[in-house]
Amino acid sequence: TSSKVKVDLDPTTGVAVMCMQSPPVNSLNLELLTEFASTLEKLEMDKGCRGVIITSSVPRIFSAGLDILEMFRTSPEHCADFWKAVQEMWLKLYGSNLATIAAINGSSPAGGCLVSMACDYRIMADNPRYSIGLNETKLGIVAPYWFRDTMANTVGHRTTERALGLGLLYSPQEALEVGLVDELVPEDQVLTTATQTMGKWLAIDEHARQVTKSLMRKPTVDKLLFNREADVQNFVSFITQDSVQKNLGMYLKMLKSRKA
Ligand code: CO8
Repeated sequence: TSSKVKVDLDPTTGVAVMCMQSPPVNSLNLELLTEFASTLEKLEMDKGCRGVIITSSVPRIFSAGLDILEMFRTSPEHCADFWKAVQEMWLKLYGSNLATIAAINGSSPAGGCLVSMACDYRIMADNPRYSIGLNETKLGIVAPYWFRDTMANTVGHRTTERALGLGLLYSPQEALEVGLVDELVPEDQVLTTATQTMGKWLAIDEHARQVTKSLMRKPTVDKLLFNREADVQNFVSFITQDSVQKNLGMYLKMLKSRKA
């Protein structure tokens, strides 16, 4: 087992719980992303594993999204490596043959929302203090097309257009209403509900479920798979612009001042 992702595979059910444990906010840095992808790959190849539940061990936070410090004042080379790791994580999760459920036990902005949306099913804690959404425009950055595709595949074009345009972070209730999450449960029941729901997914014929999932998702996965390098170059040239760096700096400052 690794340090930032704890894995617990139940051999009797074939269900693994992948728990992000990178305090204070589970921000997706290079290390966490790499561990996330390699952990998932191992489970994917493990004949004893059929489903994965993704959750967080950090109280009140599922994941704060991509680690802004990985793209603020870092070298173009570092930005490229970082972005490849983001791609890899998403390709593995969105394209996974395993049944995947997000047990969203806290706030889940931007990259955290992407991880959730990449799963087959989303269960969120009904705490109104939590929020979820792709808020990139609020940081003065642009969610890439495959973030958009993932959201559009989840909630439809119009809801995505409005959500991305305004950088909306939804309360759990609002997220349920637009279909961004599938179910709300009391905080202490998120994981048990995820385990029960996993039973329904695993009761379906394995081959039929996997082929159906691939039918739904493969075109979206292939779009990035065949353009990975161009997507990396796009990201690097965008994120290293002075104006974008300035926006990131202001956002980080805002996060700090909000705290004081
Ligand atoms: N990256 C780096 N540091 C972060 C991040 C982050 N995403 N989120 C929080 N932190 C830091 C804070 O600055 C703070 O640092 P310090 O202790 O040094 O002051 C520390 O983590 C703790 O954070 P908070 O005090 O804010 O903790 P709270 O419990 O009050 O709040 C939240 C937790 C709700 C998660 C809050 O921290 C928050 O809203 N964070 C920002 C979330 C966000 O907007 N993330 C967007 C990241 S961008 C992304 O994921 C997609 C980018 C796509 C790129 C496209 C470009 C082309």
